[in-house]
Amino acid sequence: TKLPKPAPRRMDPEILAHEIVERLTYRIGKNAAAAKPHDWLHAVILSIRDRVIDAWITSTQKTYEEEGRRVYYLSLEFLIGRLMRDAASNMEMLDDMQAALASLGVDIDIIAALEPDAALGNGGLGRLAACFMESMATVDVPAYGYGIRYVNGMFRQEISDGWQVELPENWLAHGNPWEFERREASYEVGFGGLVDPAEGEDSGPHQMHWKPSERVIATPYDTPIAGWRGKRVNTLRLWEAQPIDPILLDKFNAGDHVGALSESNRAEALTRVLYPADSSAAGQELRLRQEYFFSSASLQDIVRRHIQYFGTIATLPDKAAIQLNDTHPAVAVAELMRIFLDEHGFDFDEAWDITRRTFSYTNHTLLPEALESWPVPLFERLLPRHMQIVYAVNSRLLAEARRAGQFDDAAIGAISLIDEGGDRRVRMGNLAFAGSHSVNGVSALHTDLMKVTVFADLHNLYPTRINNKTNGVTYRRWLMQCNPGLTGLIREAIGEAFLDDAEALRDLDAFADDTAFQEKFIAVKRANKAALSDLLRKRLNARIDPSAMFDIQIKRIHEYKRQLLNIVEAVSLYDQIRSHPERNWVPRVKLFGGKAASSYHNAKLIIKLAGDVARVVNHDPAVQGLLKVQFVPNYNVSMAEMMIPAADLSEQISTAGMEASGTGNMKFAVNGALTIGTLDGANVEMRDHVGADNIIIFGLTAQEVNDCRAKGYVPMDVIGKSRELAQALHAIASGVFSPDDPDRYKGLIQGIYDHDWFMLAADFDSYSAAQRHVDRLWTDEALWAKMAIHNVARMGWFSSDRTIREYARDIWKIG
Ligand code: 26R
Repeated sequence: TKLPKPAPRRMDPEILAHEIVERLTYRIGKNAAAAKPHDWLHAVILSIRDRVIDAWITSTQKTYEEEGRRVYYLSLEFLIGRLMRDAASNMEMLDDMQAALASLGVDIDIIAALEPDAALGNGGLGRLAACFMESMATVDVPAYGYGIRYVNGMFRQEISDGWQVELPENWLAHGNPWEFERREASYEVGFGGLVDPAEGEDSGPHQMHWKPSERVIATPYDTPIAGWRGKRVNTLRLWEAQPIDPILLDKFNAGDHVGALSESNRAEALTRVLYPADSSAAGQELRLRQEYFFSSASLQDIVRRHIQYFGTIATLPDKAAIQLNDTHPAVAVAELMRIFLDEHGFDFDEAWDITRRTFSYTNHTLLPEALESWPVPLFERLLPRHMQIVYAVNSRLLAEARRAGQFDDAAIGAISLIDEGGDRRVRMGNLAFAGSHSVNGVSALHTDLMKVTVFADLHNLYPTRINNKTNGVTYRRWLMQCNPGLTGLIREAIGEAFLDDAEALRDLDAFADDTAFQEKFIAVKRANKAALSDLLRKRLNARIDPSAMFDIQIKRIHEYKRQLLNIVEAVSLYDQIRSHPERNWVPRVKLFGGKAASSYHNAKLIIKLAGDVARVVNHDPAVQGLLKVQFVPNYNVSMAEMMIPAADLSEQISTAGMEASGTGNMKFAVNGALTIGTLDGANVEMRDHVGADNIIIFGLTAQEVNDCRAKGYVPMDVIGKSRELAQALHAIASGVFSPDDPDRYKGLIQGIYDHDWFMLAADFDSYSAAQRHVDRLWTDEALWAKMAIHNVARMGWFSSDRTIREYARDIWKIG
């Protein structure tokens, strides 16, 4: 068969302008004179989308013809952000689009800012899924992302009187021009009910018949994801829940107008909101319903597609690799078993073998409170057949472990899919581990720790299963699109190769000492800082001097990420500036951004503290503008795209052993910020790549944290020896920053005095010394620039293209 020829990509701006006006006229129904900025945005997106679709159809056809293995990336979160610039840039029509719009009197930046930020994710895990979708398209991996089309994604954060307030964000309010509803590919998903033995002569040995008591329809919406230079366009398929009967007319006619819609409301509630918690597992029934809903719909889709093309389900693992993004879709392991056993009559061992060869699982956190487990009674009520399957798998798993002969009762208990301590719970991590042929961590350190902590015993039973895939980020969005100034400068210096191969950034090393290049590099950073400063002035009425050092910590607010360490250090610096005004302090702006889970009390208190400290420090004339603190509300992907290119210093200061990888750390470094950080997550590998001289490392190692706790860590001993720390903590606890409510931070600081689980006190002096070292580096502009340029040059390895190639080679076995 002949493939349609891809459309020519380089566009004459005149033709493009014509295309935009055509879409404005015939798709939106307005002429240029009547068009509002939103109409222009819509018309522009439709023009880009049409080019993407040409490449999409070609890619899809190619995938079918090659008959190779496809990747299915199952994720409850996709933190995409805006798509207009991304798609236009990847289709290589951004400059022409800008010119076309200019010729129509439209400013591309103004309409780009109107596109809502698709925030169907919490933080790192969701953003990684979005980077992976783009990289899979770029490196030509045929892939489908599967997830949920939440009506309300991540909440919008407002700061009211210093406190976080959560507001719903309706990203679909103006419609979503990127998506295509595919009603023809809808499926039914069941919940609850009863399980009977299957009837009939030819039923399989383990075949059962599940009769759910409740059913909903899953309808997919497809969004095309274009790779770099439009090489391949893959599909992001997000499910929406719909009722089987939109309205129960008999009830309605009997006068029960509310009851007539109750089933409909219940179905739609399933895909209404993203769980905005990235720390403690939700535990509510609705969350498990979401997990099963999208896992079941995705598997039905995958199986249907496979059978349609290959005629049998038995060859599934040869053609499908299903990657579980954390345990959130882990119930898919039981669901695939159910499909094989109950719908296709397979023998148990054969079904299990096929299942294991199909799935692989990525772990993203070791925090015990974030490991999902479901109470057995809930699991059984909602998914009775899956509960039976979990038990059946578990009895074989434990028998295998016992046969191995090396496990005591405690180890057998840790391997079990059921947690028998207290109320009985289904362990989703163990289910995902047992049901996969590959289990990977997201940085070298994290992977090592997986082997000796949560999965120690499962690792001993299956010693080759755990492997590492260090995270990466897409440099299309996180360098080329968000930092055109730096991208242009790099291109001028080393040519265009780095646009297709991030490792080519290495050629920039030769310019690190080049004074002329350093000056241009500094000028680009300065322009990015001025742009951020303007934005913060417009949005927050903040006055921020672009010549100060921009010291930025942006990420979810969590105690292990230690925003509090940063704030306490700021308080101590404030104290020192006041005590020693004669020293030559370096002007610094400390910017914070991030959302707190709505139920996370201490995280919300930390946001309030940042604001309280800012109010005092920013208005103290004794500080003379040498220190400014600013909390930036509603941190999201778009705000990250403004802040990261403007950063001088990147704060990556988690308690060692607790941040699985981090990905913001990579984005900052490739944009020419220096990192101050602990030896945690991917920071360790970043140091290896950029060189220990070009990164500022402080604090305890993961091993030392462990030893310190084991020996019986007494924070008061440390605090007693550090005057600066003691004073700063005391000032906060005693209400210096909260005169309106002097006890506000008592409990928060008492937690540090009492146990200090996150080792803030233990790392304080080391952190503070590292910050003064940063001050000294800052005074040597050429040295700072040289270090920053080395960072840019040596971060190529952290491209998510590299990460995806490793997944493809080692786990998915493609290419
Ligand atoms: C169960 C539930 C409430 C839940 C727990 C945890 C939901 C979401 C999370 C988010 C976690 C798993 C997460 O985002 N982890 C982050 O993954 C990134 C990508 O691998 C890492 O870079 C980052 O270190 C890690 O915290």
